[in-house]
Amino acid sequence: MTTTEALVVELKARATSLGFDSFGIAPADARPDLPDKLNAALAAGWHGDMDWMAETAERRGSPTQLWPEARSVILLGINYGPQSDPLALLDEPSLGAISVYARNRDYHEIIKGKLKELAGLLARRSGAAVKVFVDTAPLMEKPLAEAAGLGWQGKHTVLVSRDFGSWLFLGAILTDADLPGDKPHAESCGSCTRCLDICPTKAFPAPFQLDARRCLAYLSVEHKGQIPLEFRVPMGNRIYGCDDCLAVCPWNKFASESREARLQARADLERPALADLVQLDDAGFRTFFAGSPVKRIGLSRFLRNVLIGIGNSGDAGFVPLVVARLGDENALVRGAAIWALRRLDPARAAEVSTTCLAAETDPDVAEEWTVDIA
Ligand code: B12
Repeated sequence: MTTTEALVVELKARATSLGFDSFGIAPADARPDLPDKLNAALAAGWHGDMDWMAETAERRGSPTQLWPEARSVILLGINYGPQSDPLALLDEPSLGAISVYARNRDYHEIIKGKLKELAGLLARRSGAAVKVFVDTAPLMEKPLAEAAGLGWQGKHTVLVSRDFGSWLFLGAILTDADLPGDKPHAESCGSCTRCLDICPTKAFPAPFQLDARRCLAYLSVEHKGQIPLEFRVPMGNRIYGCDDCLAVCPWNKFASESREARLQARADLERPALADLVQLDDAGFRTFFAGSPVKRIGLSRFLRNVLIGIGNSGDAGFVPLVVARLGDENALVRGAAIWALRRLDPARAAEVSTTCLAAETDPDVAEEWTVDIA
């Protein structure tokens, strides 16, 4: 065994002991196709108002543009497969569905520490320079993970693993060390189209392509404005992210079997009541979501989502709670409250609209009282 091979064996073993479920290596220039694909996606406008994707496009498309000395990229995955079917929650309209990845502690934090430890080992043993990435840096983790043999990008664009299905968080270490690359994984979706068919907002213009502007994961988390009307009913009670395309992936059956209790979901984030969530104030929101990725969207965007969920509940018992939000200082919250009230109790909405309209200063919010919501 060469010194480099022995180092890789040691890194793999350390990755496993740190709690990583998948490990693979690719040459940093393994995917020369990415700049064109990324540019095609950006030119189509699929990134919506995630301006940072366009701003960093040059570096994002290629690890060697990001860091010219980079020779290899180590890709790591952590299985976060849920214990129960996340789609079952969609049939309980009084509850809010928080996507599985956000029911754990913020995965950025979990992975980053582990990546740093592993990168530290590589640096100590080889003297190589290392950089650690999880999610926030301009690096295309899914196609690189495919190149490193962790799995393949499925028709929903998410990396699918033979062992863990669609439930794998990814992280990466870039290094200037020349490490032996693993065999890229072949695409293995076959004729299955379950992920495309289930999408409530038809966000896939074609297999392997996602228009984020139509994706509920984008609309509920990244999108800063009001939820466009056409997506509010399909949003149902999904108040943070969306797991539909992941949850129907047939490869998941191996995930639940192989899952160890590493990423434990917080029990109170598994079935939160919309009635409780809509009453949160800023301090309550921060406390309840401390350590969770949900905290990052802030109270107003969160209440926007919760009120859309309430508007979809069909339960007029929510009306007093919705009315209490009509005077909210935030326009997003007021707008979503109007929509919810008009859905749940049109008569009450008509009754209060004149007074509310007289006090309304935001034209978009004012329009919520009259726009056709049928
Ligand atoms: C931006 C982003 C989003 C955006 C955009 C999603 C997307 N498809 O990229 C939004 C907010 C919608 C999102 C949603 C989610 N995300 Co996200 N997201 C990212 C982020 C930060 C960047 C991804 C990126 O570069 N996208 C740019 C697009 C263009 O890249 P792409 O999807 O690989 O695009 C391919 C195709 O479009 C294709 N293509 C492009 N043009 C064309 C043209 C033709 C003709 C063809 C054939 C193909 C083609 O080639 C591209 C390259 O392979 C990554 C972290 C990272 N740094 O990589 C996490 C990441 C992808 N997200 C992740 C997760 C978990 C999610 C959600 C499941 C969260 C949730 N439950 O709500 C959803 C899944 C929705 C979905 N079906 O993708 C994980 C995925 C893990 C995995 N196993 O793959 C990542 C890797 C974070 C992590 N570190 O674990 N996400």
